[in-house]
Amino acid sequence: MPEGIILKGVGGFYDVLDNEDPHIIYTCKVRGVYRKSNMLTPLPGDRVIYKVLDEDDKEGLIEEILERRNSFIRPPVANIDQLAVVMAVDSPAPDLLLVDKLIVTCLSKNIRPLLIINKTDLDDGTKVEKLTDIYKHTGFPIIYLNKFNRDRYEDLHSELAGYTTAFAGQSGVGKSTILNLIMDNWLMDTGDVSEKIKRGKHTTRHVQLFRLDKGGFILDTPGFSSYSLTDISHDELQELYPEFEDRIGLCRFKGCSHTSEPDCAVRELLTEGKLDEGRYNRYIGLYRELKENYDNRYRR
Ligand SMILES: Nc1nc2c(ncn2[C@@H]2O[C@H](COP(=O)(O)OP(=O)(O)OP(=O)(O)O)[C@@H](O)[C@H]2O)c(=O)[nH]1
Ligand SMILES: [Mg+2]
Ligand SMILES: [Zn+2]
Repeated sequence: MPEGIILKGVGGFYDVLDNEDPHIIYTCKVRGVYRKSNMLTPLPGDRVIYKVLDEDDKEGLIEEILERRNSFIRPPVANIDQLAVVMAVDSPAPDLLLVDKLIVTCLSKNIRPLLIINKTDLDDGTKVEKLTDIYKHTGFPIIYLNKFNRDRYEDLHSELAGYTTAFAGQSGVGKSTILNLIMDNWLMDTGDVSEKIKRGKHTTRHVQLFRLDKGGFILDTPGFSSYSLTDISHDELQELYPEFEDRIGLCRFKGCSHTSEPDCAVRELLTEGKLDEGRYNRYIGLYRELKENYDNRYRR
């Protein structure tokens, strides 16, 4: 039976793009047993095995959902490889705590962060450099964009190829602007589907994956005003900071939280210029918040 990927689901119908011939989309329902057993609700991004019911009308039936790499409830999506964390140089001023939380979430779910510094046209000669200095020690790719310079978008194009990438970030940083440009230029020609895509272009009501010409998929997510970490314990937080990696285990105290203990090898990164101080301070804040939640876990 053929395999495909769910691009979107509305009212119990799922658009499944075939793996072998990604120019064809089948509108599928879910096999009855699956539905009744209530085990898994299919999500956009799910890899599925399906059966063709009607070749002419492109109708099918989802038989099985393949094992997920990861999944999210908000927005509802599965199997994300990469999260494009978008920040603006200015307007709005970057919310670095949100950026750090998104990076932490990525690493806890085995997702590669791709950092986008957008609106570089608003740089005053220091801001782009400052943002770069904050995040360069993470080792994640950083892409610089502004809507007035189309050359830069080629960097983005190659970073997206082959991955399923969700775009996230503060409201107003320019996510939709970037996505629209991608959709105008690099979407795979899916024949009769392009009409659907055009209609869906400016709506964010449904999560929808779009297939790129170089392979891979993109999807938009709504802008965040607040975002809280879930399912992450204070103990594991340190593992979600790539800068700390080669220092774990080198502190004077076993089980060092790297927040206030003496002779902390992580804190030495600050004097060595290998860790941004603001990012470290936000780590301490997040650690204390997660620890407090943990300590109060039976009180609610
Ligand atoms: N100066 C400048 N403005 C930009 C750039 N990119 C986007 N904008 C503007 O920033 C504003 C917000 O852009 P959007 O693309 O709607 O931002 P968004 O991240 O999708 O916002 P939400 O949907 O609310 O999450 C718009 O007025 C854009 O024209 C840029 O590179 N430079
Ligand atoms: Mg938007
Ligand atoms: Zn330490």
